[in-house]
Amino acid sequence: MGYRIVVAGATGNVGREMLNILAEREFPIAEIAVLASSRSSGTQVEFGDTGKMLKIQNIETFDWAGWDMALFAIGSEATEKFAPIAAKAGCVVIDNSSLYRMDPDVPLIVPEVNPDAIDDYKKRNIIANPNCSTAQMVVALKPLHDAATIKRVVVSTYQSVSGAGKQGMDELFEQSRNIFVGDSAEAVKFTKQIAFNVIPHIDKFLDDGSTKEEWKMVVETKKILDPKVKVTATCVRVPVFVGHSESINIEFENELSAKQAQDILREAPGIMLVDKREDGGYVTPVECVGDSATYISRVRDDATVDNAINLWCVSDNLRKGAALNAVQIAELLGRRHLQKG
Ligand code: 11C
Repeated sequence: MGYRIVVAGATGNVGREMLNILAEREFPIAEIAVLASSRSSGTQVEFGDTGKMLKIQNIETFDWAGWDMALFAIGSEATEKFAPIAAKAGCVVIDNSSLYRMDPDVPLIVPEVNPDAIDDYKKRNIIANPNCSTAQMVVALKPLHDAATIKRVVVSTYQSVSGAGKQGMDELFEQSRNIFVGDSAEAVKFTKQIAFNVIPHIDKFLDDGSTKEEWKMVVETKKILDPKVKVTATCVRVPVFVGHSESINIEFENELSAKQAQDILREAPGIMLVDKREDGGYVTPVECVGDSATYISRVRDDATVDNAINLWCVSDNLRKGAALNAVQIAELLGRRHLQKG
């Protein structure tokens, strides 16, 4: 027995990773359908590295009736069109876009943090997956919040170009090559040169001078973790292909030393603590690619304020930040609400 599951957007960065993770975790599947726009229909994608090829079907003409759940990785515009159709047909949508995240009738879930919120999924038959930079941060914050109650978080991100999709990855590759051979480095996807540079701007600007990526980190953290936690963020694009990094300063209501935080994080779900306080005794983005964990390093006391620590947090943004979290939601939904067999 297994689920009839759909992956919508199966040809993109996140969709392909969803297939890898479903295969890797041996998700119980009775039947799988892979969807994309009409441009890709008829082409094939591999189901993880199983050798099994799946034929892409046209999302425009797909019949959603009888399917248990659908993992969506198709962007907000297409989600707005297809998610209500799938949900109405009884197929629970687990959506990776930002469209429904702040909808009060849609649970926004990170299974290690707020699994109970999934019990509300029936209101719209839609469950939202958070932004990648939020997902890894709340995994790190949750056990510390439980121990000492977080008052305020100051985070600066170092986000890889894969967060901007295949075009972002191609632009970093082309620019690096062009600059190396003395050609011009035209910026198309990003607003400035990304190769050998950093850009303090992700997503659109808001009226208060912050960006939408920064706003997402604030409001999504509140919805997932605790509305009382104050967050301020600066989000920066860096010339790294995969893996988002974050420098996080955390201030607590109650006393918590760096040593206590390390002990808590060592045991926490979804986290790998690598914190040796010596050359190379920390994790960098290239080391986390293809991995499921959220890595924490550089945990230390912040001597400038009472009850505060600093830490470094790294994770594969296509996995915990997107595809893995979506599959974990599907597993949680199966365990709690859609048992088979
Ligand atoms: C980036 N975090 O790195 C973004 C990508 O709201 O799901 C994911 C955007 C989102 O550009």
